[in-house]
Amino acid sequence: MSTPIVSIIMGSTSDLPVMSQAAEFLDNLSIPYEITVVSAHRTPDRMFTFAKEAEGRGIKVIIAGAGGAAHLPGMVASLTSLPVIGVPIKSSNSIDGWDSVLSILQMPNGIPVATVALNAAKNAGMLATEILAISDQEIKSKYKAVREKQTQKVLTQVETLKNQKEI
Ligand code: RP5
Repeated sequence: MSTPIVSIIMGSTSDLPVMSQAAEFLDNLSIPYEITVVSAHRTPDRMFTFAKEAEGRGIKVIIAGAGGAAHLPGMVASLTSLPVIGVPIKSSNSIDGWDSVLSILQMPNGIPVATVALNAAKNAGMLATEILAISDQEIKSKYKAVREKQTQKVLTQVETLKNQKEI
C-alpha cells in the first residue's frame, strides 16, 4: 500500500456517506489517501496532532468535511500550510446546510480554505487531484482523461436527444 498523499477527514462518521464520494474519486485514479474522523470540538487534541503532523507524513492536500458550526476545515488550515479543501455538509443538526456553508466559506483573511458546494465531496476530490497534478504528470494525464470522458458523455446525451426528437 502506497503512502497516502491526500488526507480525507470529517467531524463524524455521519459525514461518511458524503465524504466517501471524495474517496471514490481518488480510488478511481489510484491516488493514495487516508480517511478518518477528526472532530474539532470533540477531539481537539487529535485535531492539533493531525494537522501538525500531516505534512511530515507526506500528505500534500487535506480534504475536511463537517456539518453544523463547521470549524474543522478552518482550524486545521490554521495549523498547517498544506492546502485545505472544505466540504460543507448538510448534517442532521444543520439549519438547511447554510450554517456549514458559511462556517467554511467565510474564513477571514489570513487562513484560506478552498470551499466546495454543499455536500460536493466529489468536487473536493477533483480539486485535490488538480493540485497534485501541478507536479505529477501521471496524475495530470489521468485527470484529463476523466474530464474528457465526462465531456463526451454530455455530447452523447446531446446526440441522443437530437435523434429522439427526429423520431
Ligand atoms: C459535526 O456535527 C459533524 O461534522 C457532523 O456533520 C455533525 C453531526 O455529528 P454527529 O452528531 O452525527 O456525530 O461535528
